[in-house]
Amino acid sequence: MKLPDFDRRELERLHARRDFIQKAAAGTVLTAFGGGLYVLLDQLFGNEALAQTRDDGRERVPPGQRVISRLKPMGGEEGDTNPSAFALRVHGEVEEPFTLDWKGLLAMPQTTRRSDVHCVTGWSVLDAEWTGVTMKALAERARPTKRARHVIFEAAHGYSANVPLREALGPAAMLAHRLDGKPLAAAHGAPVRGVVPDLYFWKSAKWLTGLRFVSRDEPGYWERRGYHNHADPWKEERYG
Ligand SMILES: Nc1nc2c(c(=O)[nH]1)N[C@H]1C(S)=C(S)[C@@H](COP(=O)(O)O)O[C@H]1N2
Ligand SMILES: [Mo]
Repeated sequence: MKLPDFDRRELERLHARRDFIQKAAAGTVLTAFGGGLYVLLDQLFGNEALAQTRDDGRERVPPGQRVISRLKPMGGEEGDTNPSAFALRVHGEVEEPFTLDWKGLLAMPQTTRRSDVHCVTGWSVLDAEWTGVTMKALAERARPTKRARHVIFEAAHGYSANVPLREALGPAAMLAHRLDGKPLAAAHGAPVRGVVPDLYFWKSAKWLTGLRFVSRDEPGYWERRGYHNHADPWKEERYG
């Protein structure tokens, strides 16, 4: 099967870099790092995390991932980042469809929680601190029908990501408008993005415009382009 060219190149680059780091860490030529001191620091961070176990018993850092200290902006076609333009449609298989504007979003119970982010290209960020509204709170308001099985996260310019209901309503799943105490940056999906931390990060749609509950699964943007339909980092569900 054909992989998307951009991500394959990125993946190969990250692999090459990881090999290099492992060789360097094995013992020699620190001078070869030049400007790459932060790379070394990231590696030290990661090594500590490699020994940790999550509450659910899984290892903290999924296989094939390397820990870095902050999110990399991974691109995508930006939506309108102005909060006054924000309108989120909650629709599909729900008893009470509604549209949420910025004020409406802030009027809902606000949650701040730390979670780890795992990008399919090989980087992970630990303890990103997200503030926003939990998916559970939104679902309580919309009341998914008995037929609902998946949530399609809909975003600007037709981007979408499909997530099974179980994970979409999991304890860490939320709509975030702040990251690490600051309003979400444009590049990271301002004003509001989805956060589904226990699946690869492409499931966390930026510039969010809708949550559509569906009875039948519907592959999203990357899932239709060769990425795995489910995206569990611990099973390395990278490509379909
Ligand atoms: N709307 C939208 N959301 C998106 C994307 C996109 O292209 N458009 N890219 C996804 C991918 S592939 C990744 S890895 C993450 C990257 O998020 P970041 O740029 O905040 O690191 O966003 C995801 N959400
Ligand atoms: Mo990605």
